[in-house]
Amino acid sequence: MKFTFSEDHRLHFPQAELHGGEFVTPFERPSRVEYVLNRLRTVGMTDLIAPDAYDPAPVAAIHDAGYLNFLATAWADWTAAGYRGEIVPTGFPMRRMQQRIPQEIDGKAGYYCLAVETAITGGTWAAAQSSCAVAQTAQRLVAGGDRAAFALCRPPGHHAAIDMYGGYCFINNAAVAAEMFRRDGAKRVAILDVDFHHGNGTQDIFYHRDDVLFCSLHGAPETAFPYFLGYADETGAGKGEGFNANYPMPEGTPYEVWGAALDDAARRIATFGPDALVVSLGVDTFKDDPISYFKLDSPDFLKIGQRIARLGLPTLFVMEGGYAIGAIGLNTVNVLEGFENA
Ligand code: 7XA
Ligand code: ZN
Repeated sequence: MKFTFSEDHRLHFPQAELHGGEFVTPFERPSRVEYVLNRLRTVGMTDLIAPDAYDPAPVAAIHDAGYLNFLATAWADWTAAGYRGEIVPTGFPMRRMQQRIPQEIDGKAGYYCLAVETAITGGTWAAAQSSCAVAQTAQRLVAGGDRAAFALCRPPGHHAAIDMYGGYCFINNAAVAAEMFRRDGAKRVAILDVDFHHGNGTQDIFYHRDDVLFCSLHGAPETAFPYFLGYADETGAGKGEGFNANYPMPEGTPYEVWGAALDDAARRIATFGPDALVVSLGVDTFKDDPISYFKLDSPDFLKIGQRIARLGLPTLFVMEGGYAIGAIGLNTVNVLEGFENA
């Protein structure tokens, strides 16, 4: 399986994340990529494809224009306002408040932000575009006939909604890739999100569409980020009714239970009959992940890859979360190896 990545992910490395009332080194950090690259090398997956240039057209098709303009100009506006730290907004358009976009950058950031652990820095927009270019390049490999490809994206994307960033995400790489498959002629595309966290952004983007099926396995919103989306009764709306499937699961969920949900999602995908599959591949379902609570072990990730392979679909793997740094390489590459060797 070929894979893509860009060194430009390093341009995004905030100094701090607000976690439990403390500022800590962000869990989503550049070294995550190094660990995955090392493991790819170890198992002989060395077919690295350099990323093509970022193509803004499919991104503009799924994200709001004002939001993309905000991401492109936020740092210049922030520094021009005299702020010296990283962009972390302080006010939000909450219940019964106006949904008008402020001109002042702190207010504007509050309008477009869904969670404040995610700081924006001077390099964030460039890194987000490079991450998207990595997904776009891998999508072209699969659209061009490869059975599968792996996009080693950083920053991740599945929390990025039509017009909101947060959960370490800015551009929704998996959603962009799904949109590109449609533009390349796929009649139907499925997105399977196996990250611990609900893919609220992906759900938001495709919620009213019947051409993209979204299935997400995740920690229940009552107890897990992003808290405000991801319930089982969110099934799509309008012509998208029936094309969104959420599998929220409780703390301590072991592979036996999680794998049954994966089976159900896989059957749903098979019934949908897509021409391509995009996998939002997070490995924060691992038992030792520092910010998650499922109990999957490293060999389970092989089984995930095997089950996905049984769908027999052209498959694009897009990297999302995973913060148990010492195991992120093994767990991620186990999914890819399980897929290849199925
Ligand atoms: O899949 N999403 C992630 O891995 C990011 C989750 C961010 C959680 C932050 C909670 N304060
Ligand atoms: Zn996650």
